[in-house]
Amino acid sequence: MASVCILDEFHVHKNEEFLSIAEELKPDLIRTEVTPQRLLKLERNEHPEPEITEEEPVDHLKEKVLKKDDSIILDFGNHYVGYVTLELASVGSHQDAPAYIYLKFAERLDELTTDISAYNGWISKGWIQEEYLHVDVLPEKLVLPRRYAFRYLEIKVLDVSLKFSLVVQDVKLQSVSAVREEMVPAIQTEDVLLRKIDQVSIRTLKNCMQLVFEDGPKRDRRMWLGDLRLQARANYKTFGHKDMVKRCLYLFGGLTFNEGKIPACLFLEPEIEPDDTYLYDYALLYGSVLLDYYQETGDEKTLQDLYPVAIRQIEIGLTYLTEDNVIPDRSGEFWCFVDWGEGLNTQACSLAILIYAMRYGIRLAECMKDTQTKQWLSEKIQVLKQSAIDHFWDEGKQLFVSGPDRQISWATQVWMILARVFDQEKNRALILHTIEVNPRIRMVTPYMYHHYIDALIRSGEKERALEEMKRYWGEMIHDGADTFWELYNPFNKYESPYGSVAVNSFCHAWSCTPTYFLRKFYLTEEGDVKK
Ligand code: RAM
Repeated sequence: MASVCILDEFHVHKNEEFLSIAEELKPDLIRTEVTPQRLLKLERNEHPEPEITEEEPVDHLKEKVLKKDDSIILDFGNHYVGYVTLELASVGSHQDAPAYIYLKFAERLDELTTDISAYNGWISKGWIQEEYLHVDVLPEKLVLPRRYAFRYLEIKVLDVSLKFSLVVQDVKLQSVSAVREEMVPAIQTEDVLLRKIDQVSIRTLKNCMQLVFEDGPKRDRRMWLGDLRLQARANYKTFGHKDMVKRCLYLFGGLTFNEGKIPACLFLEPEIEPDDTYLYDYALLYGSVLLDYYQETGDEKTLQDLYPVAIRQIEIGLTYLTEDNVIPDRSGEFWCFVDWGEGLNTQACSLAILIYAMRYGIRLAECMKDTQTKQWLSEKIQVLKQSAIDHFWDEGKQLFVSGPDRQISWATQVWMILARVFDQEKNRALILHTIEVNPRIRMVTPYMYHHYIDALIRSGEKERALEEMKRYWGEMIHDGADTFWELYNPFNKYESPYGSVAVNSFCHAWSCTPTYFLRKFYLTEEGDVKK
């Protein structure tokens, strides 16, 4: 289970001006009507993945007369986010009892055969998309109030009566997103898998682009800073919705707390509010979102408004340093996320991410012509790079270690490379050595894999980066992904940080970045993929 930090003190500072800038940039959602594609029958087997035993055209739907315990499964053909309307009717004698029905919305097929009653995870099972409904009067056009993220819908009759049966005459979905997929030209490559990886990345991003960049439309349906950073990068290369990034930057900048910390995430309803969680790494990464945005747009006003917020995160980050210039191991005051890997020690990563954030701070200061800030950051970064080597570099092993047990993980090496503690040549040797050693503490989220791919590219291993991308995201596709998942450990495909995959999100923003890498580093001017 993750460490959830509840703060003793929590004072929010609202910057009304920033919030009103964000409000004006609120997007209009594009609504599209979608109909189911086919009817399915499934069979549970010994694998978690059920088998499709029968398929029928969807126009057979109306002919199905459903009695107690009968069910139908509708396949919408792809992953969507939106609102569902059911048209229900009865046949037989007059409806003499409520129709009692069960609905289950699933992003993946195996969610339909998972035994939910066994769920015992540490986050709310309220996230599981299921409904128990009584319909007193038929016919009824049932407009469901919740927004769902799904591809499959199961409708099960829990009970009717001996005298009447239920008929589902029609099911409609109104899908919502701030963008349209058709806006993005496909990449040109003979490599079918790469084309598919690109498409699935784009759909993942699209389905997470709602009134803000959400992390996952099924769960948590809020905006996390770490996810936003990667979504923004993929968005520049695809939908190019720059105002959406601007809106999100102002929302985070306008809702800081205590000494000016940026919260790890924002809730959107009933009003936008910060969560009382501070993630050390996420707050520090705000500056990189801002610099990316400025480089994409040249928007001076936004840079000037939000620069102080970004630098403040670095100042706060530095206050956690010990006299020895390291971040204490999980001080209890904060959570440094990095990855969901079981047992991952994040002490060395905390320092690496601080250094990484300072690199961005220096570049922001240059854009602002703030020589004073640039100078103190440049001096301090040298001290911290040396400290990283002194405290965490193991000369014998030729790897970085972390924490009191000198743990060796993939994540630590990757973040030290991105922090540029060493030069490119040494970084290259380090990443190749890491691949060879294959540390037991692996990466399990596409978020961490993003940073691994980035580290390979920055160390001059572009071709290998492409192979790794195909291996990881490609395998998710082989495993049936319509949109990329929150967590994917190829060595343990049913891993969950929450105690059960039933609450994992299978359309998760931070996994959408292959399209960013492909379009930023591999496309020729003609739009072809080049290695
Ligand atoms: C998960 C969310 C989110 C992530 C945080 C740290 O709960 O899915 O995407 O940013 O963890």
